[in-house]
Amino acid sequence: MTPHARILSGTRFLKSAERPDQAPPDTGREVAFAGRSNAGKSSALNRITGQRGLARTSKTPGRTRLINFFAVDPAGEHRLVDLPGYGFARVSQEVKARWERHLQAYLETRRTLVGLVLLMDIRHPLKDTDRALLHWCREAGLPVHILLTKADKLKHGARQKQLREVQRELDRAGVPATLQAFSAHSGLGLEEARERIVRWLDMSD
Ligand SMILES: Nc1nc2c(ncn2[C@@H]2O[C@H](COP(=O)(O)OP(=O)(O)OP(=O)(O)O)[C@@H](O)[C@H]2O)c(=O)[nH]1
Ligand SMILES: [Mg+2]
Repeated sequence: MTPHARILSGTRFLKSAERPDQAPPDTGREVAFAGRSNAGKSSALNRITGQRGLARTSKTPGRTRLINFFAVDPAGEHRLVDLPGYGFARVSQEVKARWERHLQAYLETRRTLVGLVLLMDIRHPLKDTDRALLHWCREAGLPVHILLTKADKLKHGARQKQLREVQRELDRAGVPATLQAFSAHSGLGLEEARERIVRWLDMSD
């Protein structure tokens, strides 16, 4: 096990919040995982922490409806957060609007949020809501690390092409995010993602 993997392997479920006021106290440091529904947020969380059943994964998009908090350290002062996926078509406008308000309230009010991991399917990156979120983070000065997920679905050449194209778009939009390919299935990019998260949480030795 690598040092970063060891640090993250102690992660445990802390609590779910349906509303921002149910979140754990806003102290310490928090890294949140955001992205479209089905982008692979829960799978990434499980793989990154090395714990299969930590966050629920599903073939049914829209599974994660609550904000789920996970404690990396025993005191729960360093946390990972699985945010509800956005852009899921098969729910009512009302439900969708509630999730989006909830997500927005979290992003706007959470003072311990030190970085956002934005997950996008490598085959379908930079949809409208992804762009909106990136611009919001740029304005708010919130650091973003992008995982282009399910990279196992593409061959090396196609993967590199997607990385280049997304990077070009980010440069053009003046978005200072870092970027990598990732696969929860094959483990591609796993250590790079862990390193980024452990640094943000300020838990490196
Ligand atoms: N091939 C491949 N499939 C993946 C990978 N990561 C996730 N998936 C699949 O994508 C689907 C959605 O994964 P989840 O991790 O549940 O996605 P999510 O972003 O948490 O979805 P919501 O909670 O609905 O927002 C599941 O069927 C996963 O098995 C990956 O790295 N490679
Ligand atoms: Mg999920």
